[in-house]
Amino acid sequence: SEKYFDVLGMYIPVFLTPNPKLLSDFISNFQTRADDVFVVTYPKSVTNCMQEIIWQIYNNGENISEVISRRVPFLEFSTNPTLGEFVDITKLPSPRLIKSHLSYNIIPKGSSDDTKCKYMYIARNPKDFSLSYFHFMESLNSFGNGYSGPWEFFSKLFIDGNVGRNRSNNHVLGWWKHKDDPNFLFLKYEDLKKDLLSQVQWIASFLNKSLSEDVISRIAEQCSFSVMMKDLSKYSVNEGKVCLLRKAVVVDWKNYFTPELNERFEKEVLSKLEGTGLEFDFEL
Ligand code: PPS
Repeated sequence: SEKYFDVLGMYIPVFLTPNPKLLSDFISNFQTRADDVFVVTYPKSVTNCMQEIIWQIYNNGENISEVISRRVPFLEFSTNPTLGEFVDITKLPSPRLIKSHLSYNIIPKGSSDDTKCKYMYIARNPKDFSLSYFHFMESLNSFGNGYSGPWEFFSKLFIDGNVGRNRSNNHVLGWWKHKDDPNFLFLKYEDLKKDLLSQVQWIASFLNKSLSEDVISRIAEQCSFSVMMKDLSKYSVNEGKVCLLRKAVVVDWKNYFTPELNERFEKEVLSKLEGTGLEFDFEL
């Protein structure tokens, strides 16, 4: 099974960094800039689509074939120059668009007007992303970093928080508490699936980008799952060997959750969200 380092209290897959102290120090000392934009998710919550949306918003709807992780780089790759997708974020010109799976308490934050940047968090219903996570870990297995057991066991690891980035509820609720902060936008995967166009409009206005209706429609079209699927090499890691897109449906969990697993999931994952105001669609 996947091996992890403890980085500032979070399980991080060992292939992300040669040394956990190096990554802890990098995160703790990272200097944000006022015009940085972070796209943050728990894994498998449509990060790639959101990276593409914000890149196109900043580039007037342009759609290019350069791999997305080089245009909107992944913060947690920053201490491993051997990775094909490594980008030295500290040297990028502003504005920097950055992807991360870090929790709210450890993500780099600025303290003054010159360093306070924007964050967008995308949450997804946990039944679907636990399954997406399982398929992703299976696809990493041939590179020695993944998971080769059955779904039933993976789902237990997931519920107990014994997966990369620990318990999903802690991650999502940590960010949810900040949903009303002025520099923060909280989005849901299922809303993107329902109406991508209005979500793109909302994101553009949060980023203070005034784009024509034509450009907004073009971005929504270009970031739809069917169009992104036509250019899979853009949304792959490990130099194209692992693809980050798969099925993009909201009810796939029904094909995998037995009544027993469903009951355990309801009790140990979903019931912990009750009373927080955070709710998800499980069917569209
Ligand atoms: S990663 O590895 O954490 O960065 O992966 P991430 O991009 O967050 O999540 C991958 C899942 O998002 C689905 N996806 C999309 N769904 C709808 N529309 C668009 N445009 C889109 N792009 C990616 C992708 O298929 C993965 O979900 P599953 O359920 O596995 O298909």
